[in-house]
Amino acid sequence: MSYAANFGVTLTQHVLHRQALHPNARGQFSQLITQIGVAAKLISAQVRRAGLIEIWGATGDENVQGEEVQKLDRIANDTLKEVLIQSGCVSALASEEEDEFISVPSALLGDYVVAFDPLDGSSNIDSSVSIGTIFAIYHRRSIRESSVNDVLRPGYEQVGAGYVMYGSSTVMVYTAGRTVDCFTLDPSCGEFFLTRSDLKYSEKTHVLSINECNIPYWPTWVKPFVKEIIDRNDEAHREITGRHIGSLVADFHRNLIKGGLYLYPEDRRTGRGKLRLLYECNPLAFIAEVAGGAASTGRGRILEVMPEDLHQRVGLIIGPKADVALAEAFAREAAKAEA
Ligand code: AHM
Ligand code: MG
Repeated sequence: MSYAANFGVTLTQHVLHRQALHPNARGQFSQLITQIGVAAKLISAQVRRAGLIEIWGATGDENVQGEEVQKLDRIANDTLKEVLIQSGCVSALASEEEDEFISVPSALLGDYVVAFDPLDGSSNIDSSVSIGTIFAIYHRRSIRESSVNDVLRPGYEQVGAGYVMYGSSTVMVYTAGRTVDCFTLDPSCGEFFLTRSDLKYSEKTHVLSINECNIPYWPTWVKPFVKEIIDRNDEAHREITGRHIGSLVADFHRNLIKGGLYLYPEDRRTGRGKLRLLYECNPLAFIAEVAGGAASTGRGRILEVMPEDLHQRVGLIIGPKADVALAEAFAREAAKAEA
């Protein structure tokens, strides 16, 4: 009988097991995921101390999108940048908090490109509500010096994606395109352990996540669509409930586990969404599809949008496949009626 403390498979062991399935793999993807896990632990340690040390509140700066930069946004961004550049696994980076893409010094060049939202849900930081980090991974495209075209590419070119959620526990979820697996950080030993494997959406929607205070700005199809979903409840039976945290990463994680549909439709006044294609929508859409779900702008598949701008925003409907398709059908009908 072994007396080893047995907590199951660690994140590092898991990526190595997966790597063994590809005999020609050079190991850089595994290293990259492991290094993102390291950055996640560093950020988690800071998030857990927010309020105790002076890291609540804003830095006083604005990002390229005109939003107030929070101190924890800056800490998460600098941590990820530093860890990823030093990992030797990446050639270019793009971050929601950086104006331009980041080219990695030639001595440290690696095979991958990462686009990330360092701290999603910034408006929830000061109230200690769940927040997270979201990342998308692509193969390096440029042979020599990287250019913005290494990051301006459609989401279907991703080879991996994931997120870390700093919630009641810290979890890291990632996919390399085959399964979606979830790891929980054990704070007592500082290691991520596999806690849910091969996550899949339920076929039916049980949770609806939408900011209903945006009703005046929704395109015309959203109100009747939301009504159709809510009308699945009747006096005898509740099939659906509403949950909206206001941190996309946390709403997405709960919806993946409980079977939920998240909507942040485009604003009908501007024709644009709020959420960023490269840093939020693409990685979560990639995860959703691997988990048997779907993601759409309302007009079509998120992963097929060709980005024109690093900080492009789009509408997002993400969750169980059938209801994402239903939302698209409502949007199509409304477009026909308005033409
Ligand atoms: P952030 O990346 O600056 O935090 O912004 C994105 C966040 C999402 O996490 C969240 O779902 C959304 O903004 C909520 O916005 P709103 O307050 O408009 O509902
Ligand atoms: Mg965000």
